[in-house]
Amino acid sequence: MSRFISAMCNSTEECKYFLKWMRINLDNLSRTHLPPLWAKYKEQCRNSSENKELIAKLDREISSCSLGTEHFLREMGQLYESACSLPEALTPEIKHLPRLCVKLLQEGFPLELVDGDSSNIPLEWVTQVLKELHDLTKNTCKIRVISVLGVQSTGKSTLLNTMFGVQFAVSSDRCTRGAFMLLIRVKEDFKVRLGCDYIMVIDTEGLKAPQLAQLDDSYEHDNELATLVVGLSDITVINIAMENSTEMNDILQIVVHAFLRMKEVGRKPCCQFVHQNVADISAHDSNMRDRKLLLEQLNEMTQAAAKMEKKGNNYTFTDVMEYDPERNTWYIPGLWNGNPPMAPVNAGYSESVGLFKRSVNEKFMEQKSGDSSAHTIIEFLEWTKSLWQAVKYENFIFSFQPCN
Ligand SMILES: Nc1nc2c(ncn2[C@@H]2O[C@H](COP(=O)(O)OP(=O)(O)OP(=O)(O)O)[C@@H](O)[C@H]2O)c(=O)[nH]1
Ligand SMILES: [Mg+2]
Repeated sequence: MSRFISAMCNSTEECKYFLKWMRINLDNLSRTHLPPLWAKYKEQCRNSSENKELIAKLDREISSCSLGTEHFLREMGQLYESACSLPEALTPEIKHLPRLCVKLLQEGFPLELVDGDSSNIPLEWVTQVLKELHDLTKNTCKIRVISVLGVQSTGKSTLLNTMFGVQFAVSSDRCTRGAFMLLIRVKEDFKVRLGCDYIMVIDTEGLKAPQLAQLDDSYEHDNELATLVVGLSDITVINIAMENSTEMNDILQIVVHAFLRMKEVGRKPCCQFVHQNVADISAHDSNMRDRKLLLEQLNEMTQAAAKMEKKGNNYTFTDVMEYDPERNTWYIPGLWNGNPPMAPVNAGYSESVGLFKRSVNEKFMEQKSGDSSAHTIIEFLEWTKSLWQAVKYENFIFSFQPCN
């Protein structure tokens, strides 16, 4: 860690190269270590289902084998957090850590908002980093927030990377854990039109993760994450892969509950549904019936959720959130033309994602001209803290379990 931190103290350019190389080398390491573990895992699963202990051990080994630069940044945060609880440990070097992290954040590196292993927000750390950022940007900087939610390995990180040209970790071996935020500086001439200086992009771990499904409280974990992310965002992208649309119901139930809670705190977030891997280009027209059905389903779920939360019967989905089935539903073809790794990327994917991005920008502009102004970083921070407090400690999440 001390070598990592001293490398972070170099000039921004050097830091960038250092992190890129470190990432490549760590990925290489994972690539040599992970396949044999996966092979063993598969074999154990095939041989007998009684070997639960061994399978769980292998599972732990697999997750601890995937080491990325994000873990080093997390460690920096934990050093800071622990020093905060022991004031004499807050040395000038430790106090300098948030500033190092801000430098990376401004350069477009992701920062962990929710710790992927402990499902917790390192509040002292995040607070200090965002405060430093607020100071560095002369206290006037405004942000808009976009996030993505969906089932595991449905191409959420790939979608954000394609939309914004960023580099959230993408791989079928290593999944996103927790939630990461990343800042994109808006061009000078676009700032006034968009009504903000930065766009904050939040990537989240897949809901309904098989590793967590064995745990009794996995639904609670999903609910907490979905509520936090939906609450923080100006736009939430609900990513749905066509091939696992059966999982969709669960996600939607979680999201509807979260949105219902948002209404309670006076926020009406905007939601965009992105259906991925749709082969047919005329999907938007031919799926009109599906969109109607989806809205009916969403309305039913909202009513059921409202009943559960004892809020009466007259709730529809659009009462809780901003959603227009025609404008807020997108169909995106598959990423690959054939089977990876040698398959070429499908140009239709980037084109559709480009159109989707344009509509997101338009939505931001609409929000600007409407009554929802962008937040300063401090406002975002305060909102994050109170939302997290509510989600974690004030029984904000209704103890609700998806039916299937
Ligand atoms: N066939 C196909 N594969 C895709 C598509 N989008 C992404 N992938 C691949 O699916 C794998 C997982 O993609 P990610 O973007 O990491 O998915 P994710 O939803 O962020 O995954 P988690 O963070 O683990 O929940 C990668 O190997 C991608 O190349 C798609 O539209 N079609
Ligand atoms: Mg991901």
